[in-house]
Amino acid sequence: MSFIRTPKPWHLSENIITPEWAYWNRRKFIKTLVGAGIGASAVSLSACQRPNAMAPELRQTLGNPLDNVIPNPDFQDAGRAVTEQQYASTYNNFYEFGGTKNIWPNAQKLPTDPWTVEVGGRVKNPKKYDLDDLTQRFPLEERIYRFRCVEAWAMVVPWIGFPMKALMDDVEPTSDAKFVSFTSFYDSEITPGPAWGFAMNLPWPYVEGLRIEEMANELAFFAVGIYGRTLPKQHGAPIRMVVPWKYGFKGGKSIVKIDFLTEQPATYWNTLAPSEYKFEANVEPEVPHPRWSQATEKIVGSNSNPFDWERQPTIIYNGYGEYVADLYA
Ligand SMILES: Nc1nc2c(c(=O)[nH]1)N[C@H]1C(S)=C(S)[C@@H](COP(=O)(O)O)O[C@H]1N2
Ligand SMILES: [Mo]
Repeated sequence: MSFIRTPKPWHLSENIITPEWAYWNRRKFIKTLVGAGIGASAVSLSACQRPNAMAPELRQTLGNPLDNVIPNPDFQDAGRAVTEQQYASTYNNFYEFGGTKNIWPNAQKLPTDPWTVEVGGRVKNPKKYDLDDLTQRFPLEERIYRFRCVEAWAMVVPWIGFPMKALMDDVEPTSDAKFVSFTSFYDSEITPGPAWGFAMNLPWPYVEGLRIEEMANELAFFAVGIYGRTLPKQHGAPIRMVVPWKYGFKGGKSIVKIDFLTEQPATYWNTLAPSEYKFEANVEPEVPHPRWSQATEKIVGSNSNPFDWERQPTIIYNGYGEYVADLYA
């Protein structure tokens, strides 16, 4: 973690309007760092949410507080205000629980305890991780990342978790491992998917995939928490992928299986509509989706009326080119 900051693309291209509460919070965070020294402080911006703004039913979905979380200083400023949790945790995509953004009540059916993530394929040490392993085996950090859905909405969320690289080092992929697949929880009784999906023979379970170099990239992250607590079910409890330079659908939720492979795996949206959802799926403002432009994005929660959410320009690799552009040279 370095303390030398290069200017981020979003500083060059955007006029940022930050709500007052976020400024207040950032100042508080900086004070914490100065007072306690980096590395010793507790979770930063995540503590700044306004729980009172949340409906009691929503508050009940929030997870348990996570301790021993170090804010990663490289990922504190995402160039935009952190999205208020009342928006981020009620405007979700999780098709296993339905085809609308409003799946958060239904997602509470997801059984998360016990949980096992089975890691295998081309690795020296195949492993099974349980729930405690996920929060205790790897040092937890907080990273505030931009998030961009292929549907052209965006937010900023404070994830808690660990780099995917830490898990790779634990299982040691063999030299013939070129791709990785990530499989989400699926049970036709609990997660039947949207009603309109029955006729379509949807390719469950939800599988996503990365090239092995993408998984090893510094940005690639497994989240076990958000806003200072373990993940709510609607965000993909107890563990989900976060790859912030790619469209949101690349970030599979509620992962039960990880396989290191020699060939590119079939993935969910790419199987359903290959011309609309590429395997690579990097955020690229100049490459329109066949049915809409990707040049701008709607900022979730930028005001209380979803029909009036502000639009801002999309940035190549979602602003993370300094980390990932080399992968695509
Ligand atoms: N298992 C699974 N993972 C998934 C999805 C899904 O439907 N099922 N939707 C994806 C899409 S399209 C997006 S935009 C993000 C949304 O994450 P969020 O609801 O936590 O913001 O989850 C991704 N991961
Ligand atoms: Mo998405």
